[in-house]
Amino acid sequence: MEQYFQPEIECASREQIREWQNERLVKQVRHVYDHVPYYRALMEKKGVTPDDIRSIDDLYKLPFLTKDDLRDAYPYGLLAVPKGDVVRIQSTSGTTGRRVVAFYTQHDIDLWDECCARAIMAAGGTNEDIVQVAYGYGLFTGGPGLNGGSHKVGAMTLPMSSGNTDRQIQFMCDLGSTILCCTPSYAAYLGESIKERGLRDQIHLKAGIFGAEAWSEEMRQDIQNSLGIKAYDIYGLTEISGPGVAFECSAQTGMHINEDHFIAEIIDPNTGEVLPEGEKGELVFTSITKEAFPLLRYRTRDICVLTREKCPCGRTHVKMSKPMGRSDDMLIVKGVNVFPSQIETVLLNKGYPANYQILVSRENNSDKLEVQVEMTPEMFSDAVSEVTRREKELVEALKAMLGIYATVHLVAPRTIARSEGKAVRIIDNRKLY
Ligand code: DLL
Repeated sequence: MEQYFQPEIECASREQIREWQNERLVKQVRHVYDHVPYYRALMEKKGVTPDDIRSIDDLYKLPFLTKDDLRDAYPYGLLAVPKGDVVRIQSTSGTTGRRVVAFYTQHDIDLWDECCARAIMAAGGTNEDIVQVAYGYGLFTGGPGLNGGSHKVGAMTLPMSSGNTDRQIQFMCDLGSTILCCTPSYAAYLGESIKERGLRDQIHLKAGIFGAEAWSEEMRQDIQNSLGIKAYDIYGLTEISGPGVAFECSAQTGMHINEDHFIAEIIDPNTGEVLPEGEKGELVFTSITKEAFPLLRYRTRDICVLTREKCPCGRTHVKMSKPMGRSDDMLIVKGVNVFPSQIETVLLNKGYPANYQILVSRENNSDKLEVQVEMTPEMFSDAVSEVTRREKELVEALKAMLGIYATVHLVAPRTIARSEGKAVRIIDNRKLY
């Protein structure tokens, strides 16, 4: 029998959900129009005023927001409350050097924690559980989000952060963790490490809540088998709060979107046209309860399908499929968002031509990022020691920009194949979708 964190909300009737959405949307549009000059200008450009938005049927009239808007408005341009009301920021990669910064009031944090608490309870969590949070803490939303959710559930929370596998396994065995929260690739790695150490019979995990990157059904089976658990998907993005925007229930057939806080739409990524339910397209979110950073019609670039089919778990909120890809060129490597444009910025700043290729692979459940960069003819004549120095310099500059390690190989001029159409910048050999 499933338990719900907020049954009156999670299992509310469709009419009730619609009523909440109508009322909150109208209020939110007014809030944003009055307090965010950047978005007000977008509305004015489109000839829309808050009076034109009377229900969710009018949502399509509002302009979209994109990651480029976040970059242009960086850092405070989309903040909708006085700075004194903000208690936290979180951050993720932007498309170039500027990161995305999201702001939270205490009220925003409370609602985010509730969303994550729903995810934990949908995975069978209660206050009797011991929740090991092995997502990164700090600017990344994974650790803080699941940490907050676990507190709300009243579970014993282990704020491990990511990495330090020996210590993860030791705590898991010694304290008897029952729920593991981390990226799916780290869960798979933990599973292998536990097996190698012969400790499988000393762990007490029953469930895992894994997200922040794409993972296939095959990977779910592997993780479930190696850790002896039921593995649940969780989805979210920093711009819309973090993990817990949507989460899986026991049916494991898609993730319920917390519709009392977020209105979801699916659009054609090329035309921006809203698509009917069941069609595949780009997911767009409107935050209807957030105070500090309330994004309206934010284009996630994640491609998926929505369904309102009745779910056996009893929840009534719309379900999204696993993301099936992206409508931009963002890669997620080791759980970190990487844009080719960030790499290009580093190369151009260091005097390299824009001839490069990004190779991504996965070995032993760990992502590897390699960048091949063409030298200019002048650089090519340099001594080997100079080439090694240059490679090291680029590794450091990329680490500073991306936050993760990439190997760099400098190659001779004109060795990277030229394309007659779009340059082929990315070769992703992982089978993610
Ligand atoms: O990854 C938030 C998160 C943390 C989600 C922990 C789940 C668990 P960002 O760093 O802003 O936020 O990255 C957001 O990650 O647009 C998707 O492309 C991708 N993503 C997130 N969850 C999933 C998932 C966090 N379950 C971007 N499956 C999103 C596939 C996911 N992709």
